[in-house]
Amino acid sequence: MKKILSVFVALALMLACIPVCVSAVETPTFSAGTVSAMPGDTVQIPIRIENNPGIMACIVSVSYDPAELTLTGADYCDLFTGGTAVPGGNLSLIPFNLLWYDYTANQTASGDFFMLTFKVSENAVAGDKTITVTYSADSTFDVNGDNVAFETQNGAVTVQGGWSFSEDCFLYTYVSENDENFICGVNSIDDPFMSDYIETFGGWSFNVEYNDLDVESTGSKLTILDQSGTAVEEYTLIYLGDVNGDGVINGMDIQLLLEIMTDSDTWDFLFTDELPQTFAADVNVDGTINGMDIQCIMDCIAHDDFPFQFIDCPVPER
Ligand SMILES: [Ca+2]
Ligand SMILES: [Ca+2]
Repeated sequence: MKKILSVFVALALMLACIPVCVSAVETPTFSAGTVSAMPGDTVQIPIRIENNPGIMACIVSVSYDPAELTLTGADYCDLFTGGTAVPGGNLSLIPFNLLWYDYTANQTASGDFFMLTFKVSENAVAGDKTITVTYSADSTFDVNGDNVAFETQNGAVTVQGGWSFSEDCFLYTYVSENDENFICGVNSIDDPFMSDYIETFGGWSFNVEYNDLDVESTGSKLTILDQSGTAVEEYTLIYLGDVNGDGVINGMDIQLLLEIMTDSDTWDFLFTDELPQTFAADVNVDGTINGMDIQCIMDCIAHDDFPFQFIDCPVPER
C-alpha cells in the first residue's frame, strides 16, 4: 500500500510540474539581469532573449530611474550570426531602445542579446533599482512577417547599504555573553572620536548617544541605522584608558583602575557583567587589568592630559 501511495504521489508531482515546466521552457522572453552593487559602482546588466522561437527583427526597450542609475554603455553581444544591431543612440534617452534586424532569415539563438553598463549614483539608497523591460510587438516579427509574442521580465540593480570603519582606526570589537557589542580602539589625537572613523553608504546612517557624563567616551552608544531609519546594530563604545568615561585620561582613571584591581568584589563584578569600564581599564587589551595598564595610562599622562588613548601595544586575540 505504501509503495502504491508513493507511486501516486510521484505521478501527482509529475503532473503538477508539467504545465509549469513546459511554460517556463517554451515562453519566449526578453529579460534583464539582476546584479548587486555598491553606491558609486559601475555594473553590467545583460538583456537576454530566452526561448527564442525565431525572429527577423525586434525592438526591446529598457527604462530605469535616472536619479539613481546612469546608462553609460550599450553593446550588442553578437548573439546572432547575421543581422544588424543598433543599440540605441543617445544613452540618456528613457526608454532606451535596442533594435535588431536581419531581413534575410529567422534567427533562433537564445542568450545575452545586449549588455548595458550603468553607473550607480554615489547617493543611491539601498534597495532594488528596477530595470523595466518592454518590447515593441509591432516591430518584433519573423521571416513571414508575423508578429512574435514575447513575455518580458524586469531586472534590477540591487544597491547595498551598510557601514564600515576606516582602516586607520585601530579597532577591537567584542560580543559579550549578554550579546552586547563592545567596540574600542581609536588611536588618534587629532580625531579622537570613534564617530570620526565610521562611513555609511546606501542611505544608512549612525547615531552616537553620549554617556552618563554627557561626552562621547567610554559607555557611549553607537547605533547603526539602515535606509529606513531602523536600528540594525548597536555598540557600546570603549575609549581605552578613559576608565571613568569623562573624556580625558588622567589620575582619576588610575584611581578607578586601582580600585578595580584591589577591590576583588568590584573587579569580579565588573568582569562578570562586562561593563565598559572594565574594557577601558584593560588598556593594552591583553585580557587582564594590572600594572601594565597603569603604565600605559601614565605614558599618556606624561604627554599631558590626552583626550583619549595613545597606545602602541600589540593586541592579542581574545
Ligand atoms: Ca577619564
Ligand atoms: Ca591589560
